[in-house]
Formats: sequence, structure tokens, C-alpha cells
Amino acid sequence: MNEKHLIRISKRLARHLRHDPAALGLTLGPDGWVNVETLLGALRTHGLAITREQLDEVVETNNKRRFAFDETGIRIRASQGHSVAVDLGLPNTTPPPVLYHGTVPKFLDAIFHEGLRPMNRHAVHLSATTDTARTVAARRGKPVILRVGAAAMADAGHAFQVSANGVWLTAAVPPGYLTRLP
Ligand code: HQG
Repeated sequence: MNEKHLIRISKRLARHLRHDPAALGLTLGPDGWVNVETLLGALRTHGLAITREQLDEVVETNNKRRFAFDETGIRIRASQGHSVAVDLGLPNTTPPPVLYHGTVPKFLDAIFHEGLRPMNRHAVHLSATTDTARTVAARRGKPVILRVGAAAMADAGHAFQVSANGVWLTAAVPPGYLTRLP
């Protein structure tokens, strides 16, 4: 498949597996999984006919590994980024000492006032590297990178999880743990 088609399918999957399964007449399981055959059937009914092999290619080649099959390959889910209610069942995990969050200048006042909040998603998304944080931020404008004192947060009892595709998740980051990088 060409790159453009792969991206188109990935965007469609992200929309339905994270935010709007109902638009395909689907309901996600409580843990976010949906049966692959059911998904392919629903996509076909809604104008996107793809084969299981094409779906496999999207999952394998996706630049952020946004989607994952269960161990049997029968079900698929988004690894993070949901706005619909799901419990991914990720274990609490000790974070590295420092994590990063990429944002844009217009949000800084609010962020330093009330901290990082999940906004429409289930959790605040944090990155292990400044490069990833910069890429996340660049979706919205001029990147500003915030350093998150993750070890200090963990010491204070904040829980962290890491998604199957390596995104660090936490419920919220109070402003005291944030430093703007130059
Ligand atoms: C900002 C993409 C005002 C926050 C990316 C961000 C990531 C606040 C925006 C993943 C705020 C939320 C997540 C506060 C946070 N006041 N603004 N108190 N707290 N914000 O998209 O982290 O390509 O929900 O800085 O690559 O940007 O979709 O989160 O700018 O991995 O797979 O509110 O989404 O992945 O935006 O991105 P988002 P995010 P995918």
C-alpha cells in the first residue's frame, strides 16, 4: 500500500478506536478491544473496504505503533489517546526521573496556573525524550518543551503507566513539577 493510503486508514482507525466507535455502529469493550472481523465489516459498510492483510500492514508500519492486536490476533485496540471511556488495564510503572511534554505558547499561562490536564483524553501524555515532545507540540504550532519532574511526582504518590507504544500516562501534572526548557 502506498503511504497516503496507510495514513488515511490509520486516521480512520484512530478516530473510531479512540473517539467515535458509534459512528461505525461499534461498541468498544471496557478495555478498548474490538473484534477485528467486526471492525473490518463495519468499516466496509461505511465505505472503507480493507482486508485483514492491509490492516496488518497498517498496524505493523504505523509510525507511532498506535494500534495493537491482542495475543490471539482476534481483537485490536488503540494503545493510547482515547476520549471514550476505556480502562486499558495498564499497570502502574515507575517512571524515569524526568519526562517531557510538548505544548505551544498559548497554553502556557493556563498550564503554569493549573498544571497539565488530560483535556479531552483520559490521561496527560508525556514523552521520554525531548525529540518526541517536540514532534507532539509541532502539530499545534511553535513547540515549547516542558520538563516534568516525574520521580518527584512518583515520590509524592502520583501514578504513572506506560502504553504499549511507549507513551507515558498520568492523571495530571501539578504546576510545581513543571519547568520550561530554554
Ligand atoms: C494542552 C498525539 C490548557 C496540552 C500526540 C496539549 C500525542 C493544556 C493539549 C498524543 C492544559 C491537549 C497526545 C491546561 C494541557 N490548559 N492547555 N491546563 N493542560 N494542555 O492532543 O499531549 O498522533 O489531547 O499541552 O502525538 O498534545 O494522535 O494531547 O497541547 O502522543 O497518536 O492541551 O496525541 O498522538 O492536546 O498529544 P492532546 P497532546 P496521535
